[in-house]
Amino acid sequence: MKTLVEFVWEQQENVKYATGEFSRLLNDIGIAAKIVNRDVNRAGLAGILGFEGSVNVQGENQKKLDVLANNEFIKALRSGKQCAAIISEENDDVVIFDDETTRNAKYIVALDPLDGSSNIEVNVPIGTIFAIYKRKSVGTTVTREDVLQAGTELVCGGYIIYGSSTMLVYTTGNGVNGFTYDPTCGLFVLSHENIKIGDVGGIYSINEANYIYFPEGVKKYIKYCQEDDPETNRPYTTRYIGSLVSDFHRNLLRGGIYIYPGTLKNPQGKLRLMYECVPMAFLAEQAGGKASDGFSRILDIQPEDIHQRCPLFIGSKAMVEKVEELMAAHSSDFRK
Ligand code: AHM
Ligand code: MG
Repeated sequence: MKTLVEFVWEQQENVKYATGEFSRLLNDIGIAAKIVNRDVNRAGLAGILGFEGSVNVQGENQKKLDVLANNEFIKALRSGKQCAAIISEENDDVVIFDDETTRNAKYIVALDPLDGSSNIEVNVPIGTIFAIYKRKSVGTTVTREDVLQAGTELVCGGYIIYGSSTMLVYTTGNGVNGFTYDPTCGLFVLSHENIKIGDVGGIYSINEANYIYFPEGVKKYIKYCQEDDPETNRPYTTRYIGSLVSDFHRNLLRGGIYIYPGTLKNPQGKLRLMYECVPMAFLAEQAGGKASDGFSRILDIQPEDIHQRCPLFIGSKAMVEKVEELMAAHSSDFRK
């Protein structure tokens, strides 16, 4: 039995000049995850379901658990002192820890504290998504360059899924590993070592209700998924939970593709680049899959804004390449 803490330390020992700061940071995320897991599990009893009465920067009504999860992660990262600033879906601006110790911290964390929160009330799996960047400047106040880094600079990407069991899955660029939470001893234990996604899967996940607003390439791909072709195991099956973490996690383990495209109404799609698309893209690539905005690699996109949105096509490599081929052939890129 190997715990998350042991695994992280072991991995870091292989890194020359490792100081233990990154290990501590990841362990702080693990601690916050346990607290949020507890809150999610007893939400119906603890009076923490429903809306907070506030609206976030994206214009979405914040749920009580959105706010609670955000506070728990910020608290854990602040007291852990390895993180200089946080970008969160729930905070309009960058949260900068400008005190004596954390001013010199090396890392920036981008966070979707509670992804899929529309599913909270109905016991459907929800999650937390995190991305860890190394600062460009140290010893000064956090700069714009520290915060707005492309996915290629990512040090770590991961998520926690609060599902039928709770799992933490992460990568530091050396494969993807998953840890299942054992509530009897309060530990994340290595259960899914070196996760790989199949080159082609049998699942496509997309909110088809928006079909009429989709680009032509996506419409063609949906039809392709539905065609009868025994040789390529089509028609595929459709599965859509409406919680990126859950849809991505299932497709990662089973093989498949998740798509949230740009639409006529929302040319940039819905998902946020820095704390939804990028960490998931890093995980997908590390598992042997692919992540694209329909035309190019997610990790290459240079962010201009912390809450920037981006279309997402992610999962099994050959499936993402097929839809990219159709997007190029029927170019209706609504972003232009
Ligand atoms: P959230 O971070 O506010 O929960 O929104 C992101 C979620 C994703 O988890 C999910 O895949 C998507 O929004 C669902 O959107 P839709 O209801 O438009 O299909
Ligand atoms: Mg989200």
